[in-house]
Amino acid sequence: MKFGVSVSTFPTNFGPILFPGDLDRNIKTIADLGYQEIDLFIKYAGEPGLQETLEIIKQTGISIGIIAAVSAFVDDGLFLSSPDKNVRNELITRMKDQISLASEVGANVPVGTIRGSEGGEDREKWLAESLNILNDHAIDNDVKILLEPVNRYESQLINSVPDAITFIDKYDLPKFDLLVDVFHMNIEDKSILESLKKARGRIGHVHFADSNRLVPGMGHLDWDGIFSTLFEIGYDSICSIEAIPGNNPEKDAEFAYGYLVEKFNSNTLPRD
Ligand code: LER
Ligand code: MN
Repeated sequence: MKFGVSVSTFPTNFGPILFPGDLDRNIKTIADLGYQEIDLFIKYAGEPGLQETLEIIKQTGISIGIIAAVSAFVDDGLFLSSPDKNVRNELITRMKDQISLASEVGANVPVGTIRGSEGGEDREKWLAESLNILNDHAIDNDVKILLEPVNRYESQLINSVPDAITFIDKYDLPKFDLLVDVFHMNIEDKSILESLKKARGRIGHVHFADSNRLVPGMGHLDWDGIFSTLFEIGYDSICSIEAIPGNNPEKDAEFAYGYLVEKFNSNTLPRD
């Protein structure tokens, strides 16, 4: 299992990034704390300075689990279920570049908030159309797209893990796996642990935050249960913290790393 943390190449309006901006400095701090992975939030694939940043990341030996670009939605208003075909196409063009970039650095691409916030049959259809195009591009680039259920206050489309599994199967998206975020699952899923079991074999990435979206250990989620269930279903890949920074993100990241290692070590066997 690799533990990671979310970072962005720029100071962003998107909240749950522990280390926004100042990446050249932050990446070293993150590596020194022991983290092995980052979720990299960018503006767009051709963003100035990105290649230099990728080179610095490479030198630290930290891997990039996902390349996300939520900014396309929160700053530029683009979303994949838009009724406006031009909006969808503009975003699809950007996301194709994002997928190609992810392929170059061995990362995957998430689809969470970028779906758009409103629901309904039409929007679901437009979303499926967009995702089918991205699925084909992901096949060409051998990148996984990770569909992330997000809570109802962010999107009406695909809120729970069972919703995401139904969607992928209904629209036949072979390059899609799941990104499960325990913060959203705590709001939407009937049982976090049962949903993890249902998603067995289909999870490509996990987002960690506590019940209040602070770092793990600062809220009241059942981390023993989460770890023992991840072990039980054989999930051994990335668990990356996507949490709201408090006054001292470095201290939070240090605390959370120690907390996660302790939970990892004390839950290597499934509980009965
Ligand atoms: C949004 O709340 C989220 O969890 C992200 O991973 C981006 O979609
Ligand atoms: Mn997330």
